[in-house]
Amino acid sequence: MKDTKQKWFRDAKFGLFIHWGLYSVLAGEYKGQKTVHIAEWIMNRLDIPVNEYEKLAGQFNPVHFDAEAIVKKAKGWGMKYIVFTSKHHDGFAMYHSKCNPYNIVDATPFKRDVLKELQLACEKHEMRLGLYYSQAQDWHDPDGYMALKDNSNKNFQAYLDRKCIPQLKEILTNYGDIALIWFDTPMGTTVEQSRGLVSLVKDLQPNCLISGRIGNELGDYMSTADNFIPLLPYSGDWEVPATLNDTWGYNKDDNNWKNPDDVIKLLIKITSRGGNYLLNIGPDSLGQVPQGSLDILDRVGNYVNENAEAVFGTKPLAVPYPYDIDWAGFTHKPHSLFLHMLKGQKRTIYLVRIDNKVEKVTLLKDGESLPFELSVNCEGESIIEIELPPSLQERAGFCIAMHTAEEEPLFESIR
Ligand code: JFZ
Repeated sequence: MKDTKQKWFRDAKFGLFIHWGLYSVLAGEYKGQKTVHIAEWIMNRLDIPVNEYEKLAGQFNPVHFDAEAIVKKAKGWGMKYIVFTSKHHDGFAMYHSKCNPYNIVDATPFKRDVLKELQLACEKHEMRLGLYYSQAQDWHDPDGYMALKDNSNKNFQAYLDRKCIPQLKEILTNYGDIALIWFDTPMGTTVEQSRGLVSLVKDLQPNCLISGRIGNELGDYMSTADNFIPLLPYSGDWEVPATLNDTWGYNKDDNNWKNPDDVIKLLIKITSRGGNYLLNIGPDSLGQVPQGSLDILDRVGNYVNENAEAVFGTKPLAVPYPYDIDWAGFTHKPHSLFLHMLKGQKRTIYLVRIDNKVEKVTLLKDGESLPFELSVNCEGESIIEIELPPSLQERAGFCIAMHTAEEEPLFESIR
């Protein structure tokens, strides 16, 4: 079990992932060929030679990038941390690297250190900043790994010494407090090499967390696969990185946006099982955040803000509710059991096998009392019935608080 021993991470629940780099210039298409894979992998998937891909830097001029606007949005959505791609697999540094000229300041007409801008905006608005850094894959360095290709002739240690380690030192030294380093796809990294990276990070910033994808079981918390959620409450620290369409990096042709109600549902599922939800945006080559993602996050943020008490500071349920109901999800705090309404219901809500003594039922957003009745059915199971006012019948996107005599939820498991 992973334990970060850091309360902020356990309480965070909701964060913003930002995948942004040179791939946004291609936006999923290279010389008339469209990639069917995640757009930040286009160099790999379409076999773009290094010297061709490098040329994108000369065209990268994201004049509409506004770090403060993004941080303010994240704050407004109720998010507690941001994770930004300081260097993705393509090897291009999105900050002013002094040890390697392939970076946004030295190689583009834009010449602005967007990481510095993000750092300052985060400090101003009290937002934690974490950094994604692709430690093993680097498709620009001849000795960096490249998935799906032949890596047999690579001297991976040489790449670590020449680029990865010096760059990690830079991002952990020049950009204030870094909340976490989001390592990824360890590939052939040995235990010794992973251990070396861990001590490097902890020596420079003892409180900086390390994502599970450093490999070799050395991370501080577990990162699941995109949108994968453990079935049962998991008592360690974990995070679900997730896209809002089908790509991390910007793809102009991907408009397969998730339904905001489904995103809310996932957030509640993850929260009730004790995890954090790290939702991604992929700005385009001008630095603009796609409207499709803004629309979803506005809706989700609205729910989060209206029901913050039932999201933040909640504890994972020790026992899951025994039935997989798709119309509601549970979170809890001592003496409160929250029922998040994810799908419209008729006049009476009916729940079985909750053995708590419920003393009061209220609508979370305004405290309005809702009539309810406790009883026992002929099988001896507890039943609670809650009456919805006409305005909430057949409506989703609100939360009901049940105030219970007992501290913990008492779900009767299936006999
Ligand atoms: C990785 C990257 O390759 C991808 O570009 C993106 O940055 C994403 C957040 O992380 O992709 C992965 C890595 C691991 C898993 C899934 C996607 N996994 O363990 O299931």
